[in-house]
Amino acid sequence: MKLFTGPLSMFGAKAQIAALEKGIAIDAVMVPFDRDDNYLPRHPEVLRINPKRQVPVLIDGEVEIFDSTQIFEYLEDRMPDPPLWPRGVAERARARQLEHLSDEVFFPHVIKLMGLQHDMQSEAAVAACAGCARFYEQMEQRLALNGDYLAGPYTFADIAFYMAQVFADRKGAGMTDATPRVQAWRERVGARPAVREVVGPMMRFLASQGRPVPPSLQFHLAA
Ligand SMILES: N[C@@H](CCC(=O)N[C@@H](CS)C(=O)NCC(=O)O)C(=O)O
Repeated sequence: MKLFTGPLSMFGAKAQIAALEKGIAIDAVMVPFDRDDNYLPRHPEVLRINPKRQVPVLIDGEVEIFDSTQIFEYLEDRMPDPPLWPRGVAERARARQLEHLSDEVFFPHVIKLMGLQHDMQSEAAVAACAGCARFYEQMEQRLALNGDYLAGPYTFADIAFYMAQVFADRKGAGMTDATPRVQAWRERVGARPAVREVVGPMMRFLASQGRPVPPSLQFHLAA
């Protein structure tokens, strides 16, 4: 399988981690990425396959798809073991919902912060950080109910939220001691070989450009 992604693509990293967890060999193609973090010029294969012009894009023979969540679903169908969605229908629906919340409710706060790095005291930045903190609180409550992982067993929901909180931390909305269960979850997920194999190069990429790596992510710098 070929995955078009970027050196700092949080959505691409979701797909890469999932493939590694399933033991699927992936040829990761890093698309052009400029110093201002724009995906320019667009890779021709990305333009051909994704009308939204975004990474990640996956090619597996005649299957050509885009969007990290769609890629999760494809990988689960293609390689059911080990499963990355829970077995039960209700648990599976809840896990999918959580993955969606992470991408579509939590991560938009982080996207807002990306444009406000010069003005983190602004009302908009403070509101975005508060939105992240509220979400960490909700995940704290889930972990109190579900144990080690957000939706029962380790699932795509954990992968999605791990990557989302990596970027939140980088952009000034990391978790605090107010959510100890989520902090312990972050250590548990961050220690997984599949996660380290993907997040390590990302953190080393940042360090190689002289850009900050938050304390909670510095262990990823060790090869
Ligand atoms: N919902 C999409 C989001 C993909 C996305 O936002 N990709 C970013 C990189 S992480 C991108 O290509 N951004 C460039 C752009 O939007 O122009 C997914 O889950 O794959």
